[in-house]
Parts: sequence; structure tokens; C-alpha cells
Amino acid sequence: MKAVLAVFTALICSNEARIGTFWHVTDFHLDVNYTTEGDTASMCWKNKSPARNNRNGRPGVYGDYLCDAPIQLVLSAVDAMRKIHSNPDFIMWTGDDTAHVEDKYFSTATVVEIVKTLTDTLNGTFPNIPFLPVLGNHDYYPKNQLPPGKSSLQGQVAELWKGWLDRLDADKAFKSFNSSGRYVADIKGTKVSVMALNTLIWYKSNNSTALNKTSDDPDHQFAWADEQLTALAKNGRKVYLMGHIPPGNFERYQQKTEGFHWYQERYNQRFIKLIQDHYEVIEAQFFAHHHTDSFRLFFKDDRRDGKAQAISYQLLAPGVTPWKSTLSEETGANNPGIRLVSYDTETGKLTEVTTYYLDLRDANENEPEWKFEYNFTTYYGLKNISALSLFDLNNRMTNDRKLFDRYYVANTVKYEDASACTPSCQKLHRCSIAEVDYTRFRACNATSKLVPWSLFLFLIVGSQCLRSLL
Ligand SMILES: *[C@@H]1O[C@H](CO)[C@@H](O)[C@H](O)[C@H]1NC(C)=O
Ligand SMILES: *[C@@H]1O[C@H](CO)[C@@H](O)[C@H](O)[C@H]1NC(C)=O
Ligand SMILES: *[C@@H]1O[C@H](CO)[C@@H](O)[C@H](O)[C@H]1NC(C)=O
Ligand SMILES: *[C@@H]1O[C@H](CO)[C@@H](O)[C@H](O)[C@H]1NC(C)=O
Ligand SMILES: *[C@@H]1O[C@H](CO)[C@@H](O)[C@H](O)[C@H]1NC(C)=O
Ligand SMILES: *[C@@H]1O[C@H](CO)[C@@H](O)[C@H](O)[C@H]1NC(C)=O
Ligand SMILES: *[C@@H]1O[C@H](CO)[C@@H](O)[C@H](O)[C@H]1NC(C)=O
Ligand SMILES: *[C@@H]1O[C@H](CO)[C@@H](O)[C@H](O)[C@H]1NC(C)=O
Ligand SMILES: CC(=O)N[C@H]1CO[C@H](CO)[C@@H](O)[C@@H]1O
Ligand SMILES: [Zn+2]
Ligand SMILES: [Zn+2]
Repeated sequence: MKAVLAVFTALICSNEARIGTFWHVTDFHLDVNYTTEGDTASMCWKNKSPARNNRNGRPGVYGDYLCDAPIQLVLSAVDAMRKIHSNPDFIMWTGDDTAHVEDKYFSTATVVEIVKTLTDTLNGTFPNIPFLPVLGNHDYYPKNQLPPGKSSLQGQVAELWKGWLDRLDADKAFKSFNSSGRYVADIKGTKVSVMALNTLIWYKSNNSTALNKTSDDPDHQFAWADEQLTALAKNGRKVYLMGHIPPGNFERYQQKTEGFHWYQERYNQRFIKLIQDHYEVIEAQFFAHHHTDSFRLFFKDDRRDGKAQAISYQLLAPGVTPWKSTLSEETGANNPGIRLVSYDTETGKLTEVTTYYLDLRDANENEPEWKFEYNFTTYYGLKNISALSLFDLNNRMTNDRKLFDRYYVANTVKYEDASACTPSCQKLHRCSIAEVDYTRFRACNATSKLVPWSLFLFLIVGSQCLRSLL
């Protein structure tokens, strides 16, 4: 009788499965010194030193492709989120709040002030929505140098975000973020838990770990993640990993044959291992930092047997800033983008990923109108959103240039068309998507398209040799 009753209550009291939604917004890079009176060649500042001597053009009210985001662009993006969907289950905000200008213009206080401006804007627009924030590499002074563990800046931001963090999980999330920049939180009324990682301590530009050869697991974050994921799996949760800097290679940098990556290699390898150990509980991953729209795949093992079994995927969300990266010419600029995700609250599976964007040229000439850009499933012809279907998509893009071109246009949020992307550019995207491991990436990009031909030649020559022998 007791058992029957238990089953009965479980049936009645279980959360009803529904399709929920959340926003993923990132990389605002608010520039408080942006002015329409400024110089587009000098970050749209009026008096930036060193000033460039040629004046390129007049910055628009909503931004310029050579500059970071003016407050008008930030307000417009947040207002668009409200107008498009004002009642999501939660909002992921993955950092990079300040402009791409030298450290000399900043201090801990000015960085915290800019984080506060964005926090107030978001909270003012969505006062009743849970937020899951993390810091980006630009949200520290000096930039990129956030130390593992506690810091004054992180503590001040924890105070700023206390309302959000406490709402997620009594004071556990607050304490965790305050002391490590990371936390785990359950999304109420769903089976989903979010693990927010501090990826900044794994960055190759972060001297506090990069210069320390013995630092194999800074702040024990891998050990912590391993432990948490084991417990979450035991509790039947479905996990979304989120963070600012992604592992693997950047898909828009062609200058070096070894590619361009962000994580120190030892942490890149541990990240991949973490996913391989826990892929069953990790439903999806949400990262940022590139400002471009792409995705990454993870596989079961090192694939020495030649079989590729895709087990996890990571979505890289476009940024709000349109800033043309100075990393290399081909890196380019992007239109501002924001992303709405639809998911099943019981399984955690994503049912749709919808990206909205602002055509910046048009916004400056007319009115800022945030438009629907694309839905993942229909745009790419996917049956579902999973590691398998994205693996299949990446394979299809290799042989179907039209399909690849669709991806390439989305990559810069409709800023660039695909005509400038040569076959080696296309290969770089394919290898960046499929090979998060640095060694495997290099091997992938080094593989010539001529391989089937050389094999063919080899067979012909080989058979000729055989014939001459006979
Ligand atoms: C803004 O510009 C002023 C004047 O050049 C400078 O002192 C200040 O550091 C800049 N602030 C930021 C955050 O860029
Ligand atoms: C939060 O971090 C600050 C700065 O590191 C520290 O002084 C404070 O004790 C911490 N608070 C809690 C509740 O952990
Ligand atoms: C957001 O606003 C609410 C209501 O004004 C306030 O209680 C909460 O602390 C704020 N949260 C943050 C993170 O600013
Ligand atoms: C980081 O270390 C490098 C190499 O020692 C040094 O050149 C650079 O100035 C350091 N950067 C910071 C921000 O400490
Ligand atoms: C280097 O990292 C190790 C392990 O995290 C740590 O114990 C040690 O204090 C670090 N050394 C320095 C100089 O920061
Ligand atoms: C990829 O390989 C091509 C040669 O096929 C080379 O020109 C390019 O620099 C490489 N790119 C990266 C990022 O490794
Ligand atoms: C995109 O997907 C969303 C969520 O499923 C749906 O509501 C919307 O109608 C779709 N839009 C288009 C143009 O297909
Ligand atoms: C999702 O799609 C892939 C191929 O696109 C397929 O192999 C897989 O079985 C599908 N999964 C589900 C749960 O339908
Ligand atoms: C050792 C190392 O990677 N140092 C880098 C730390 O970050 C600064 C910029 O923030 C780089 O200039 C250093 O090369
Ligand atoms: Zn950024
Ligand atoms: Zn970044």
C-alpha cells in the first residue's frame, strides 16, 4: 500500500515537463568613452592617446564595427531581450563587460563600476528573473590576471550580484562565487542545474597560473567540477556547463599553422577529460569570448580506432559588441547578437536555439530594430539538437559548400558573407569545431584535401608495380 501511494504521489507531484526558455547574453564590452564625436580609428574616443592620425569616419549612435559598445547599444540589446521575451526561466550572462582599451584607463574601481552599470541595467529590466553571471577576462584589473581563489575585485562583484546569487541558492552560490568565481545552482522547477566555471584561471595570458609550472589544477577547480558532476548525476540532474573562455581553437585566426587557442594546454586536456568522464550528465555547454557564433564537439576517447563518437557539444554565443578584433585581419567584426534557448525542463535537452541580431549599419541610419536571425533546427536542417546531430552537421558542411556558407554567415551574425572564406578557411572552421584537442587540431588542419587523390595515385602506381613484377 505504502509503495503504491509513493508511486502515486511521485506521479502527481512530479514537475510537469514543459518547454522552458532562457537568454544567453554576453560580451557587452561597454565603452563609457564612446562618443559620436569620436574617431573610429581610436575606439570612437574623442581624445585617446596614442591617437591615430587618420580620421576614419563618424561613429554611429548605436556603435561602429571598429569600436566597442556605446551605452545606447547596451540599452537597445537589453530592451530587445525584454520585448522579444520578457519572462524566461533564467538568464545566462557570460561576461566581458569593459572595453578593449589599455589597462592605463582602468582601475579595480572603474571595472567594478562598469560591471555595476550593466548589472543595474539587466536587473532593472528583468527584476524577477534569476541571473547566472560569470566574469570575463576583461572584467579584471589588470586585464586577464584574475588570480585563483579570492580577490578584492571578485569580492566586490560578489556583493553586487548578491541578490542574484542568493536567489539561486541561499548563500551557497554567493560564498562559492565570492571565494572562487564559480558555483553550481539548480534551476527551480526543472531537472536542470547550471555549473558556472571560472575559466579565467585557465587562460594562457593569466600570469598567476601561466608562470607557475606546478599549478596543475588551480583552485582545485577540476577536482571540484568532478566531484560536483558526480553528485549531480547521482541526483538525476541534467547539467549545463557555462563559462566565458572556451577550450579549443579560435575558428577565425589563420596566421599560424598551430592555430590560436586560449587555455593553457594542460588545462585544455583536463577540460576534455572532464567532459569524457561526465558527458552523460552534461546536457549542453554554453561559452562565449569569441564574439562569433560557432559550436564545438567532444568525443568519447582519443579515437585511435578511427571511430568518432560525439558525446557532448558546446554552443559559442555571439557577443553584443561589434568590435573588429585586432588579433588578425581575418578575425573581423560582427553584428550584435543575443540568443534565446528553448529546452525541455525534464530532460534538459535543447529544443531550439534562436539568435536575434541588430544590423548595425541599418540601426545607425534608421532605427535600431533587433530582428530574428535564425533557428538552429530549421536553418541547418537538424532533427534535434545533440552532439550527434551537430557532428553530422559538421560532416555535411565539409562536402556541402552551400550549407557551410549558411554557417559562415551566422558566424559573424550576418556581418560577412562567405565569399572571402577560401577552402583552407573552411577547413579551419571544420577542424576548430571537431578538434578541441590542440594536437588533433593541428593534425586535422594539416590534412590535405588531396589525400583521396594521392591514395588513388598510390593505388595506380602500386598496381603498375605489381603488374611489372608479375
Ligand atoms: C575615459 O576617458 C578618460 C579621459 O581620457 C580617461 O581618464 C578614463 O580612464 C577613461 N575611462 C575608461 C573606463 O576607459
Ligand atoms: C568574500 O571575499 C572577500 C574578499 O576576498 C572576503 O574578505 C570576505 O570575507 C568573503 N566573504 C565571504 C562571506 O566569504
Ligand atoms: C535587483 O533588484 C531587486 C529589486 O530592486 C533587488 O532586490 C536585487 O537585490 C537586485 N539584484 C541585483 C543583483 O542587483
Ligand atoms: C606577465 O608575464 C610576462 C612574462 O613574464 C610579462 O612580460 C608581463 O608583463 C606580465 N603581465 C602582467 C599583466 O603581469
Ligand atoms: C603554484 O601553484 C601551486 C599549486 O596550485 C601552488 O601551491 C603554489 O603556491 C603556486 N606558486 C606560486 C608562486 O604562486
Ligand atoms: C591551416 O593549414 C593551412 C595550410 O593548409 C595554413 O595556411 C593555415 O595557417 C593553418 N591554420 C591554422 C589555424 O592552423
Ligand atoms: C523559432 O523557434 C521558436 C522556438 O521553437 C519558435 O517559437 C519560432 O516560431 C521559430 N521561428 C521561426 C521563424 O521558425
Ligand atoms: C538526433 O539526430 C541524430 C542525427 O541527426 C540521430 O542520430 C539521433 O538518433 C537523434 N536523437 C534523438 C533522441 O532523436
Ligand atoms: C606568460 C604569459 O603568458 N604572459 C602573458 C600574460 O598576459 C599578458 C597580457 O595580459 C601578456 O602580455 C603576457 O605575454
Ligand atoms: Zn569579449
Ligand atoms: Zn573574453
